[in-house]
Amino acid sequence: MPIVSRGFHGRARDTRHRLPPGQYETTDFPVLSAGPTPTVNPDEWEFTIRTETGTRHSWNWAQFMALPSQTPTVDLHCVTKWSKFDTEWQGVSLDVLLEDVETSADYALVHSYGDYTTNVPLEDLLDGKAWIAYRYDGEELAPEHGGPARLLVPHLYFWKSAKWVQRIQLLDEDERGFWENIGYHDYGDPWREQRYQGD
Ligand SMILES: Nc1nc2c(c(=O)[nH]1)N[C@H]1C(S)=C(S)[C@@H](COP(=O)(O)O)O[C@H]1N2
Ligand SMILES: [Mo]
Repeated sequence: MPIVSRGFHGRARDTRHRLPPGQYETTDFPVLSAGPTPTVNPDEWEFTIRTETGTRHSWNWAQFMALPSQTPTVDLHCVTKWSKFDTEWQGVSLDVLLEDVETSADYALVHSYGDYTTNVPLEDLLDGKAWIAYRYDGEELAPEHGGPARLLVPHLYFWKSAKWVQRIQLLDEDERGFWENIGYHDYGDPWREQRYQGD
């Protein structure tokens, strides 16, 4: 945005246009977990992408740390209506992880340590839109926020950003995850306010 458009007496940080319908801004970082925080030791951590034909691609922690990472700054939008702007992460782009994965699948079901699942169309994980994040705000990702590593897919409601991510199953047909099975939207675009099935 050109600086002149802020106007002579304009606010340095006008974030109204970044707030999706029905959301309010918070500077806290609430913790929202459907169950207890699982203990996931990086020594035992393994992340797997399994294709629709059953081919597995796995990374242990050392292999994962050796991958090129990015440092996205993104806005988060939770379906419980808080939004948090300019959160700073470090993680590996799904583009990197899916680079050598041969697939014609259209959907992904993301599984966490501790049983949580959520579904995302595969294209929403591609083209710089999603990361497996392991640092937040300059620190190792805290266990309650999904450490050692979580999915970060900030253009969808934050429930899609599975904490303690363990594996991604690629699928020809969409399969609902934990919240989607109990009435939350299959896609969850905050800008279209897709909170519940039917929105
Ligand atoms: N594994 C797992 N991932 C999860 C959840 C969960 O309960 N379990 N909650 C989701 C919801 S509803 C939100 S809003 C965000 C909350 O992330 P935070 O606790 O880091 O704010 O994580 C999402 N990812
Ligand atoms: Mo949420």
